[in-house]
Amino acid sequence: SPTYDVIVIGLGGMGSAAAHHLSARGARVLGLERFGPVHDRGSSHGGSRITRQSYFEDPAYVPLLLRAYELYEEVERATGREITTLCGGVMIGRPDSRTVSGSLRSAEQWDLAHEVLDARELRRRFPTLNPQDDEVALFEAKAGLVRPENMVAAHLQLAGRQGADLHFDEPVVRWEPYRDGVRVHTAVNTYTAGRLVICPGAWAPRLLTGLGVPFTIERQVMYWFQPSSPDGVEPFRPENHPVYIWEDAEGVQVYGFPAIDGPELGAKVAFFRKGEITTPETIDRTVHDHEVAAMAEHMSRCIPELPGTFLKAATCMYSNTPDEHFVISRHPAHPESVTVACGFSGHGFKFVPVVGEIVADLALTGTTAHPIGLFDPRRLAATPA
Ligand code: PYC
Repeated sequence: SPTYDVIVIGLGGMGSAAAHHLSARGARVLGLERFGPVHDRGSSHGGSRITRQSYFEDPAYVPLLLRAYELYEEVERATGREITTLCGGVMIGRPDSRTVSGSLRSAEQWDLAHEVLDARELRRRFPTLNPQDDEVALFEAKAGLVRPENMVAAHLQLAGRQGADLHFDEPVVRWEPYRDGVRVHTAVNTYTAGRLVICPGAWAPRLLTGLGVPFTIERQVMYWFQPSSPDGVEPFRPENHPVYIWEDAEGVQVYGFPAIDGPELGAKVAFFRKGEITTPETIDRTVHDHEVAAMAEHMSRCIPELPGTFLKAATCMYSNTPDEHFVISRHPAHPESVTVACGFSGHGFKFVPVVGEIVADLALTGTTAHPIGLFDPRRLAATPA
């Protein structure tokens, strides 16, 4: 059976970045992916993901974001692919909402450039937005979007250029410890390596049964609308329109983007965590009329011109941990040979390049200088290892 230094299972966002960083450091890498390159069956598609630094989820993410922004530029330079559009972002809600107060906490703790806008100022700056009088926004000029397909393609391109073997349409059946390393069985072959990196996305419950983390896989729907504004898509172009996360009085969050692909493709919007529990095998890929109507109704209050004409919708999956923080660690039951990066809980894509760097550190040296204490899986295990 062919032998490698490191096998990477999963070549979506995180796995493609891991394959890049590992191969850049001279490791002989095999990457295994159950679908084709840059596919739309997992969690790394849909044209856009938000990126931002004033992170409402926890200030502990901020140093990783600062490094991710440096790496976006490196990847852009190395491949010539467009990775980011930093059009600015607004985190909107009542002052005590998690979205606003959490963003402010991170901005203040890390001294990040930001402005707090009241409802009147928010309407003046961004006339498409229609906040309630008691809503405010944290505006961050450095927020914007990353392009998931371009990011995955770029990392695969770099990994291939650096000598990684990348096998597509080759699903992993199981992996096991073997001698001093690991053995991985796929649908067509068996491979051995000194180290294994598992970036399973929504396949975590199947590939990481021994981790003890109760993942839930959540169906998500992304919607694209043609705005109805008299100036067409103009006010929604990234030169004029920020990305946004908008939390209402009930705690429901929607997030959305400017119209990045011209008039035909409109602007994308989605609920943040409001989907049913699913599995990669059973997910309902059909988007139903009642779902489109619910989104149009919700947005007609926030951005009245957005739900002009419904254009299309697509599904993807979140892989949630109970506390919605990531899992990035050596595997507690196989600390010498196995590294895991999973449970990104719907907010991971912006971290892709820095996760690739951390995973390469962990796989090759067992440790990393990046602050990843929050992501230890033992915090979640039913019986801590
Ligand atoms: O991570 O910014 C984010 C995000 C917003 C909605 C889903 N993820």
